[in-house]
Amino acid sequence: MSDIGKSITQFIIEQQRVHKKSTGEMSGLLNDIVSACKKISHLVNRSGIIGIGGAAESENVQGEVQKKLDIITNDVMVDHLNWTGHLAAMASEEIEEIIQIPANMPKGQYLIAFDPLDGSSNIDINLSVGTIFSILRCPEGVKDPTVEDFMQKGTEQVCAGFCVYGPTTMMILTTGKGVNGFTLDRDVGEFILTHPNMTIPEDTAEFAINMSNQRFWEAPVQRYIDECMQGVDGSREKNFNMRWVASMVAEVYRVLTRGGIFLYPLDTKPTTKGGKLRLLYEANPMSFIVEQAGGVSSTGYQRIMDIKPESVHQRVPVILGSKNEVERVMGYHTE
Ligand code: P6P
Repeated sequence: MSDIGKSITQFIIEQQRVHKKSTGEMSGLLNDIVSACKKISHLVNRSGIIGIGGAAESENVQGEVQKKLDIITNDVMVDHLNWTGHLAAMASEEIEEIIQIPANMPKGQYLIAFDPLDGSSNIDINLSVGTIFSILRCPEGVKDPTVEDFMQKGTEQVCAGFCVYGPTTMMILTTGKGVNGFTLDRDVGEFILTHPNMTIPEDTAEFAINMSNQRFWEAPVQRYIDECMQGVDGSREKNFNMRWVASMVAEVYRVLTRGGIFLYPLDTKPTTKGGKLRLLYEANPMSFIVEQAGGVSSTGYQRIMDIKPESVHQRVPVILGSKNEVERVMGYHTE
């Protein structure tokens, strides 16, 4: 019987049975995240109606002006996750410090790092936004996690996923055994498996980059994009298409469905401090998903999931997607 149409709840519990030593904690945590993302989907879809669009009067730790929904969705994630007893602590793009579990609440064996609403600058122009999350084990015997306990390489992730709030709301999930996509059926309020075993084509003729930063890129990326732009008359002997949504969840979902290469490279722009995207809750979870789908994810110089984090909001350059294309760009970095 095809798995298509299976609910995410059933899928998660069946996956739990595959992991012989599982205690059900991961299943419980994933169901908590699913509930939070359903709530966020509802709020995003109604933001214009209930007046929660637009900017807040505050800035986040990145110095970026926050949207009202950045703050609201962060609260939704915390409120859905801080009482269920599956987590030892949390880290959020929107909060400088790690978020401790309230003293009167039970703790669990996992840590989560999340971006509650990635691409939120797109909210007011009605483009796709999303929630990205990364799940790590809390180190053995640690009762009160510190920042240091979050400083784990991406290879230590036990689960990663994102929910994209677009024309449809979709949850993309990996626990290290492939990538599966679930579509929210609003009539029954459940995510349904619609995209089993997602894989990224090894080749592509579609790149995604913010071209306005071109003058700030390093030479290998300048060379790669220049060759793409030369098209069939150039050394690549084929024409390329370009996309840039300015919402990582939308770009990565497109790469998962039809291939492509997404680049937010190292640049000398002062404001990006060595990269735009954050390692713990953007680059690492998306790298786990991309690699599980047969793609590659690199800074250009090294595998992103091999980086030992040094801070919660650390930024890294990201080049991910179709294997052969990303490996070409990596080759340019080592030449
Ligand atoms: P730019 C959104 O703010 C984000 O973190 C990613 O989702 C997206 O890929 C990137 O930044 C867009 O950056 O500089 O094009 O606005």
